[in-house]
Amino acid sequence: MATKIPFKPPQPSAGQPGQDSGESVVLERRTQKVQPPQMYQVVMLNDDYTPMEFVVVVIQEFFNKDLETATQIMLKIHLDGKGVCGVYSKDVAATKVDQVLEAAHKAGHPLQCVAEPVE
Ligand code: TYC
Repeated sequence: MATKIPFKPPQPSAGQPGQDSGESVVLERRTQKVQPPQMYQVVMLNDDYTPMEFVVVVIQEFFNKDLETATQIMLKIHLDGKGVCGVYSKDVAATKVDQVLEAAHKAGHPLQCVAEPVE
């Protein structure tokens, strides 16, 4: 035979119905402090050996620039020693660097580029 366990419903902790028990809920308003993700710029470096045409093609292909923009970026690198080809999330920037280095290596050029955090 099943045994019945007496059930006692939860009681208000103090006071009569309709009275303030003294307990309260505090809602805190917090300022959101979520930061946007750190972005990385892919910086290409000048050298004396990589042909200008190769650099222009690489910038067009991997950084989705048109011929005119790619040429301007290449000339800036040639004159200033370095230049930004694009700004991306960390993973995408690292992939771009790998793609450029692999293409340069395969073609036998010493072209270098790095990803660095944007200030
Ligand atoms: N300085 C190279 C030359 O005169 C051209 C060049 C431009 C190389 C940009 C690398 O990232 C570079 N052939």
